[in-house]
Amino acid sequence: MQMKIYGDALSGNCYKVKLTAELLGLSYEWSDIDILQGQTKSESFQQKSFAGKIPLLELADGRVLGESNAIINYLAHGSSLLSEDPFVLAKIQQWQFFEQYSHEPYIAVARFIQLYQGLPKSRLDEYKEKQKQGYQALNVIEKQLAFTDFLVNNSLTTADISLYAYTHVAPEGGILLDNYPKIRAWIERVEALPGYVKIGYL
Ligand SMILES: N[C@@H](CCC(=O)N[C@@H](CS)C(=O)NCC(=O)O)C(=O)O
Repeated sequence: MQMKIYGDALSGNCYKVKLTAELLGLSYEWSDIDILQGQTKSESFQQKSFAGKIPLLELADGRVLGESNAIINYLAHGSSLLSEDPFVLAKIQQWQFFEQYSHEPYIAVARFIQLYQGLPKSRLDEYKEKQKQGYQALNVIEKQLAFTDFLVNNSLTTADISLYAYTHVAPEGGILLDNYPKIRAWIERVEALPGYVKIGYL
């Protein structure tokens, strides 16, 4: 048995895990979970997952791990995507905590409202507010990328994978990248990496 990734192919959080596994050339089985059909709420899934959310990694020995950034750091352990230097490791985590608190809750939610829900009128004010805060998160990334090619120093780490996942699809939430030349160049650098796969790829 090989490790199994439970996820939704269009979810940025799940895509982080798929992209990391592909960049590292790991073999895995993908199990598609449809959140709109309530599959994360099924009893069998709730029993497996501590928070009832995807992505979820199940190892060959049955151990399970949730939270996208914890999963990708686990997968990347010992590779060039994650440093063993305590300060560099903390820098990577700095960006991942930023992603979870100041980026994903805005950019991913604006995208969810537009792409998954078709922009219902009842969520329009919330959508616009998420966009404003999404742009603030992009400003922070743009500022860093004026100094380095990747978020932590000059080579790809899991910090880039965490932030790339929802940044590159921000326009699907109406958050445009036109005024962010450094981010656009960084996106191109990520997409040129050997092993890169697009979001939605199964
Ligand atoms: N902080 C979590 C967020 C996980 C999350 O919100 N997953 C969503 C899909 S992107 C989900 O499972 N939604 C369905 C549900 O909450 O039942 C992570 O980074 O993995």
